[in-house]
This record gives sequence, structure tokens and C-alpha cells, in this order.
Amino acid sequence: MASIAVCPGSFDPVTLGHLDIISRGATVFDKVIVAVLNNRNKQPLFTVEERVELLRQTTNQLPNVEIDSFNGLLIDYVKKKNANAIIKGLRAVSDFEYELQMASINRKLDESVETFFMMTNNKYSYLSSSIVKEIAKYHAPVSDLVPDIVEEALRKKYAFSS
Ligand code: COD
Repeated sequence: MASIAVCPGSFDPVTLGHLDIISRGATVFDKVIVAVLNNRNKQPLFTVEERVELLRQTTNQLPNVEIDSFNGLLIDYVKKKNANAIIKGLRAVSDFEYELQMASINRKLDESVETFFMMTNNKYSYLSSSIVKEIAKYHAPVSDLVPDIVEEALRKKYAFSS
């Protein structure tokens, strides 16, 4: 049986920290589906379509990585895609509590799906989409934190809002 993992997130926008987890995951699983949550309760900077497109362009060198979006419960999406694993990244101890709760809920909802945690690359341990947006909002460089096309997309967004 092929091992298929879902790597879920908001990816608003994708950072080098996300890409590190995705590319490392792609060396372990036969297929990795990166799934962007379409969360109607949140006010994202980028639309789901924009986030999906940025992920597509920044992962196009990884043949076993697929980009998609989903609504509702993650576990329902995982089952729909016939996946058997969830990949999450862990940065600091503060991530652990929330992720433990999520993994426990998902296990309760479906015992056959396993959550795998990958430790952040030390280079990106402080990195989050929120931090990137905060820096880009004030027009400071984010070239060490995101791929070039994401930096360009951030510039366009904030050029019209400041
Ligand atoms: N280094 C390593 N990993 C990182 C880094 C980094 N620098 N930055 C982010 N990550 C990891 C995160 O830990 C996460 O695993 C993933 O990358 C995505 O991160 P974000 O910030 O884009 O996404 P989140 O944390 O907002 O995504 C949350 C989910 C969408 C996964 C979650 O809300 C969810 O599963 N929602 C669906 C509803 C559901 O099923 N809920 C559970 C039952 S109630």
C-alpha cells in the first residue's frame, strides 16, 4: 500500500519553514498532499486560490507533492484522499501543547490515521507566516524567510494597503 500523507495548514503565505517540512516529508512518504484550510472564520491576507498557487509554484520541483485545499474537519479530508498519515511541523514547546491536542482529537475521530511530527530545521525555528507578514507590512526584507515569488506577492499586497 502506498503511504500517502496530508500536510495541512493555513500557509498564509508559505514560508521556507513550511517548504523544509514539505520537502523532508516527500523523502519519507510516497505522496504528500499539501492541504490549505479554507477557514471562513479567519481573515487571511491571501485568498485560498493565491495560497494554493504560491505553493504550486514553490513545490513544482517535487514530483510526489500535490497541492489542494479543504473545508471542514481535517480527518474527513484525510479519509477522502485515502491518506494514512498527517505531517505536522514542531517549532517550540509552545507548538507541542496545541499539536498534542489536535493529534489526540484526530486519533479519537479515526484511529487508523497516524500523525507524524517533524522537528523544525534550526534555521527556521522562529519562522511563521504571521512574523513574515508583520515584517513585510513595514516594507522590511523577507528574502531569507520566503521564496522570491512569495516576497513579490507580499510586496504587491502591502503596496496597496500602506
Ligand atoms: N518550521 C517547521 N514547521 C513549521 C514552521 C517552521 N518554521 N512554520 C509552520 N510550520 C508547521 C506548523 O507547525 C504546521 O504543522 C504547518 O507547518 C502549517 O502551519 P500554518 O501556520 O500554515 O497552519 P496552521 O497551524 O494555521 O494550520 C492549522 C490546521 C489547518 C492544520 C488546523 O487548524 C486544522 O487541522 N483545521 C481543520 C479543522 C480540524 O480538523 N480541527 C481538528 C478537530 S476539532
